[in-house]
Formats: sequence, structure tokens, C-alpha cells
Amino acid sequence: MNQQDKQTTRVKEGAFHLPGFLSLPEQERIASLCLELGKNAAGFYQPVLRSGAKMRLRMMCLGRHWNAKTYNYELHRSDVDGLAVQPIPATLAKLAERAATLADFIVRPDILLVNWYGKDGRLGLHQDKDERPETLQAGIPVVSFSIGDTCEFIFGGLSRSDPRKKIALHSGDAFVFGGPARLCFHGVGRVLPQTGPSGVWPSGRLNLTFRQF
Ligand SMILES: O=C(O)CCC(=O)C(=O)O
Repeated sequence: MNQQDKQTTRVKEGAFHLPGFLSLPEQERIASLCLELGKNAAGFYQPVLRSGAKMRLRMMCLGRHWNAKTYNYELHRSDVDGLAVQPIPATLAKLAERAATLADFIVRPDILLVNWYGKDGRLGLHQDKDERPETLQAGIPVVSFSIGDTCEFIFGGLSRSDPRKKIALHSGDAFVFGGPARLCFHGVGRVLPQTGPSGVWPSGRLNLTFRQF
């Protein structure tokens, strides 16, 4: 299938679901790259929030590290082990740029948060608002890729209490939100076990969110 033939579903102004954006070979390549990077010294860890609660996922930040205590980005993981972050592989950044283009956005990602959700993985409703104010004001999008098990992705509005949509994100899907949707609340509900393509990701769900600082 050509990239042009792939479907783009507008969820709301500025938010787009791109089902099947990644081919199976692309998913396999991304998954093995993330597994490899995840085994390095500055690989996957379980973030602990400033409340002391452990996030219900494993994370690996590339490009810049998201500090779960200060909510700032930094070049060393000062809330984890002080190690320098690994760079974002250029091939991955290019894929994210392509997804953004299909949603009529431009992004030059310099941050990649890689989230690994187990079967009990969750991510509470939140806004992605720790990037530079200029980036947020310009509505430069976040680009998200899903690999492995399907999840219930929740996408709301600019206020926490706004109505929310529940979207099934399957392996290979991309989701792009920018412009007027850049600060929309979103989160991850259930991860549906054993729903991913066999042999691509060891267990659970892998999510990559690309951002521009
Ligand atoms: O896992 C997802 O699909 C979303 C991840 C997310 O919201 C985030 O990293 O801020």
C-alpha cells in the first residue's frame, strides 16, 4: 500500500488517527531498535512521580530526559541514575516527520519518550505541556506510534472535564495532535493482552511519542 492510500481520521480539529501508518516490517524494525536501546545503560526504567507513586509503565527517554519529579526536560537522568540520555535514531525521527506531514503539520523531533506498558499498564489523563512555551504556542504536534498490544486511548479537550473519546490504538497506528489540539488532555486506559501481531514486541504495548522541545 502506498503511504498516500493510508487513511487519516480526524478525531477533532488538530487531532488525527492514522490507522496502520507503520508497515509490519517498520514495526519490527522499531521494536528491535527499542529493545536494543532499552538494554543499554540509559535504557528502560520505572519513573517515580513527585507524589512518590510509581508510573504504571517502563520508560526510556531519547534526545532529552523527562524528569518525573520536576516535569522538566534535561540531558542527564537526574531523577533516575544521572546517566546521559541516548540520542534519537534519525530513521525514527524521519518516520515521525512523515506522520506529521500526513496530518498537515511540521515537526522536527528532538525528544522521544518510549513507553512500555505491561498488561496492567495505564497512563492517567494529562496534558503534554513540558516542552518550550514557543513550541506549545505554535501548536507543533506530538506524534505517537503504537506497537504490540492494542490499547484504549482516551482523548479529551483543553479542560480535564471536557468530553472524551475512546480510541482503540492498534499495532502500527500513529496518532498526531497539534495546532488547537496540542494541549488536549489524553491518557491510556486498558491494554488488551495478546492483541498485538505475534513476534513483534515481547509483551504488552510499546508507545513512542515524538516531541519538539
Ligand atoms: O501511550 C500513549 O499512547 C500515550 C503516551 C502519552 O500520552 C505520553 O507519553 O504523554
